[in-house]
Amino acid sequence: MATVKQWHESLNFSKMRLSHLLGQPMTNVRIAEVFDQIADLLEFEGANPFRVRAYRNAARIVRDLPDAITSILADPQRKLTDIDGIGDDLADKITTLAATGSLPFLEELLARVPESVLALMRIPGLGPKKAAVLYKELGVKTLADLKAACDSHKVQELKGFGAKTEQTILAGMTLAETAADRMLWAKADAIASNLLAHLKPLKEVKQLAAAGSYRRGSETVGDLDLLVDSTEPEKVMDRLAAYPDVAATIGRGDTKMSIRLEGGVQVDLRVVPEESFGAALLYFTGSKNHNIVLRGMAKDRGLKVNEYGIFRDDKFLAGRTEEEIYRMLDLPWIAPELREARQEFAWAAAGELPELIELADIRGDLHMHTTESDGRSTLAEMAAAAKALGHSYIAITDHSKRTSMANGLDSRRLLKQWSEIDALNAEKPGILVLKGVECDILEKGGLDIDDDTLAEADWVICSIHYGQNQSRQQITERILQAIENPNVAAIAHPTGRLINRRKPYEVDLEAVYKAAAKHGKFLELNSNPERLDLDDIHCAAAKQHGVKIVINTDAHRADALAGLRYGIMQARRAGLTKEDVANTRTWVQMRKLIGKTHS
Ligand code: DGT
Ligand code: CA
Ligand code: CA
Ligand code: ZN
Repeated sequence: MATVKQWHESLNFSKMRLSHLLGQPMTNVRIAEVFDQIADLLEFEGANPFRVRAYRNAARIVRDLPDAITSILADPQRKLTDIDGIGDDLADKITTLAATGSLPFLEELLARVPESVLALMRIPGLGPKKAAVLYKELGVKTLADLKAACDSHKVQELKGFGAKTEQTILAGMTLAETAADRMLWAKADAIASNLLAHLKPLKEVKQLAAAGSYRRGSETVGDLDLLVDSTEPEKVMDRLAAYPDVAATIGRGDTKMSIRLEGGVQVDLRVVPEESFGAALLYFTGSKNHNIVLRGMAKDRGLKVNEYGIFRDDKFLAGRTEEEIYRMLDLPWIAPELREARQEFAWAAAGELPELIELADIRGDLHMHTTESDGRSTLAEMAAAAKALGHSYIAITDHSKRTSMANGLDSRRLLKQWSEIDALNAEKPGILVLKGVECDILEKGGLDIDDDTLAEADWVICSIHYGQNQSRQQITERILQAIENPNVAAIAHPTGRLINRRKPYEVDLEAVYKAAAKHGKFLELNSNPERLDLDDIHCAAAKQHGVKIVINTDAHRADALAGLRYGIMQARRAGLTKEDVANTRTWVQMRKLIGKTHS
């Protein structure tokens, strides 16, 4: 884990790099980041809330645009101001950003705020407004200042703070420290794909792969480990050095190199000859613990295994592929997602390695939102996109009314939506659209929608959004009650965690698994890259209890429906097969499972 100081430096680093970042070709994400940062800085300065909100909206609009801003600008037929929510002023700023790579307004704002304060604003539970109060009232400028102010309880004495806020800030600091260290898998995937696409066209590159925790599908990734099969390491390293996003070269040797990208991500590269590619892939995929077991097994057989190959008395036996090395150790090839030295060796020894679920096994997605609550795509758009992905059914599960911030539906609006779904199905859209709801489990227990209405639904998925700070007993009891309700089919994101941002709420999962198995209810593996909830360990435990998992996207817009692959990755790490996942079945088969004791 990074120290506070390192984290602080990495954030300063990101500010220092901002001008560089601004020199990069402007993606929509980057433009959105600039607007978000302007909003933060304005809020910190106590600017008019409408102004702040205008920039936050701008960030959201740009982030949600299906087309690249740069291509809209390049198209003489199109104007930025034709986009909903983009007026003249914003269009000017975007044009300046794209053309010059900088924005004088942002530079001015940045010049007025101490660098170290930027880091404070990003602490979960703090935000620009509170950071401003701490700065003005207590002179808090750095993370160390903040820690000291919390420890001496000066923070809780401030107006609008209190003991609970002080606790939240302390917890947020700890989370932020780790968060700075490890990125979400989805982010690693975007970066790795770009890097591989950059290296691949080089004719000296014969094979290439991204190894490490990324290849194992870990929910967070520390750094990227690239591997290239080539006899020309210099050319490969030169090519990596020419990657547009490189901020610094950390080190370079004859066959290995480490760089840091803008934004701070480290990338390690190894160039190996063809006869060692499999051995290096195995070694650098890890995990370290998996490698340790392999080395032990090699030793037992009088062999030695390392990143160059497998040897007997310094005689090279194999190394071209992973399979060859596993075979020398009397093992079948083991999928990277299982290489955590958990159960894979016992499974392999017994000939019982699970046939891991694949994306193509999924037939339907049973958790998604539309414009009716807080989604960005309409019912028809969601259905069309799901059909295009090859799904044979989906459930529309907008929020229920308790989730008022998300414009949740009461029973009247639900029934109206369900009749629209009936009408859509009557048009034979080529996909079955199920009438569903993501029904809130209320703080006091019980469900947000009456049973008569729920009984009309095809699919009811329940979740906890409020009262997450309650005791373990209270939260567990609320979930068990929902599971026992005959109208309910599944529990969504059962622990409520947000990776790097929010800890899971207190819940007795053992009791939840048992109840789900007893009442024939499913537990969700939510595919949102920030949720992945249940996680791999929990999914494996649920399976042990005979619970079937349902893998959903929780998509809030049509293009997010493709995010199922993140959930599939986590399911594979849990060792789940097609059989273990309920929505690999047809809807008819699946419906028969609901309410039936799983075993
Ligand atoms: P990360 O980057 O923290 O998310 O995790 P990894 O697993 O990608 O770890 P990393 O990047 O330090 O190293 C990549 C792989 O290289 C690791 O999974 C196993 C292998 N490896 C690295 N150092 C050692 C070591 O000291 N011993 C062994 N046996 N393997 C190592
Ligand atoms: Ca790594
Ligand atoms: Ca590494
Ligand atoms: Zn949802």
